Amino acid sequence: MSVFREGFLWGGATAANQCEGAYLEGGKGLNVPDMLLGGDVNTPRTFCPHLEPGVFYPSHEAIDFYHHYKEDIALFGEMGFKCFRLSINWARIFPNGDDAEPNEEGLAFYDRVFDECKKNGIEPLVTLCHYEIPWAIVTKYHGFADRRVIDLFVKYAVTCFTRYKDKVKYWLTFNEINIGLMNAAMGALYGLGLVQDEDLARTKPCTLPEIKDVPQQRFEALHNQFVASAKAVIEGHKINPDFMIGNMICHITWYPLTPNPKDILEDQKRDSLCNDLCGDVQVRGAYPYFAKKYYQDLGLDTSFMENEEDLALIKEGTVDFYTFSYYMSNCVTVDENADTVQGNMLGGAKNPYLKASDWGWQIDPDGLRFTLNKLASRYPGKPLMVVENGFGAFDKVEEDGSIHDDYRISYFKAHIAAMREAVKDGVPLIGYTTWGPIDLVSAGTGQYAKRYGFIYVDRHDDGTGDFGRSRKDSFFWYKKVIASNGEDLE
Ligand code: BGP
Repeated sequence: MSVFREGFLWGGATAANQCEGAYLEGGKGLNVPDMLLGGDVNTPRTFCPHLEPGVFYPSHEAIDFYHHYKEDIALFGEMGFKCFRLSINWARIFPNGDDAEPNEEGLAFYDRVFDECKKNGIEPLVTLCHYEIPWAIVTKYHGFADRRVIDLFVKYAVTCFTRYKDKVKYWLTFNEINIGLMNAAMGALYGLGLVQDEDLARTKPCTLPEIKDVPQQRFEALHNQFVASAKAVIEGHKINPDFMIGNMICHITWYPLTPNPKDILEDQKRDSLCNDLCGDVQVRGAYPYFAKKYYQDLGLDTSFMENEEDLALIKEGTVDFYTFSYYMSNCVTVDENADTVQGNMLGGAKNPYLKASDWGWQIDPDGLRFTLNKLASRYPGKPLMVVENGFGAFDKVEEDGSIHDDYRISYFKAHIAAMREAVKDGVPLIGYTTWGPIDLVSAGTGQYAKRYGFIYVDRHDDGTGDFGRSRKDSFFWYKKVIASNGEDLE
């Protein structure tokens, strides 16, 4: 018998902006990722305040899921998926962010997607905002810095909850809501939709780190996002009390590099701020005790944290389950000369015991067991779900069309084995969706070449490729894993 519960949600996760394409079809408006060019492991992505003609924007066509969804969901069904995590593209529903009425063509598209999931026996898990703030909300309102955007988001959430109340049970409000605390450039633009007027007025594109950061505004915008998330949870439960509405944290697991107590303290601080602050607000319904001091140390005016009405909403609108992404771990040290590595959103000190991917992300399956146990003890009784875990790699297509991605199989094998140990430890884990079950555009670098899928997509960074889909070795392997409810990892 499997250690994973019956009905365990095995599957895969995507985001609309990284796979749909059709960026102006069906009445969709522009969103933040539509304004970004690709980079690579050493080159940050470029931000264009205005679309430049003749330039290749990876999200504009992405992998064209918009026209291939039937084929893709059928392939997920063939692998035996129980769950497909996807996001609704906010700008397909409200192209200008503040439209009086939603765009029927956008709503109808997701009806078709959810119907296709049902046909294949797959439960959708829907992220309402996966780095997909409508561009008009950035230019008109400066994103979540403007409190009116709280209600624009809630209106959008209520529109989706109402329309799909009988088709979707599992929802997430914001993808990786903690990004604004970890990576100023990505967090401000991607997570919170903040761009200053002087950057909007640029006549030439600039790299993400060149965009001006205003910490006071960034932290206030994050607070507004907490309120928006809480309000959405409250409204969602009124629409369907059976909804399971979760949060989503980019969990970067930190270890002290040495037993030097200074490293231990630094590690504790990093974990508290990067991971626990947002998790506590959304699960426990209040800012943790250390938040205010940290904000004050940054020189911020913290009066925004004291709005009684907001705090009451945050207290009421706590989530039903906790979800997170886990790819790698990093070390923390006060030693400025320590070797460093890259990572998801944040790099850190190099761990001498771990190997890294070609993008410098350290591979650490034990860290997943450690993280699951940490979360289970921090949020007792809260169901947990790993909603992103995966291995970005270069794939080689053989002459006969096969793709032997044993490196990806090894990564998943080790992480699922670690998860199994965590479940044996007693962790209340309800599901696991791998990141990018089908190749898609990388969020961090905008590349196609950084492939995550069990399904290969013929599409490349120079814009060539016919979007054809094919099964990699890992496709057949994951199918066996699901069929055995996580027991057969060979
Ligand atoms: C997470 C994001 C995803 C995804 C993933 C992999 O942080 O939620 O959108 O892209 O990271 O990162 P990347 O695409 O940079 O390899």
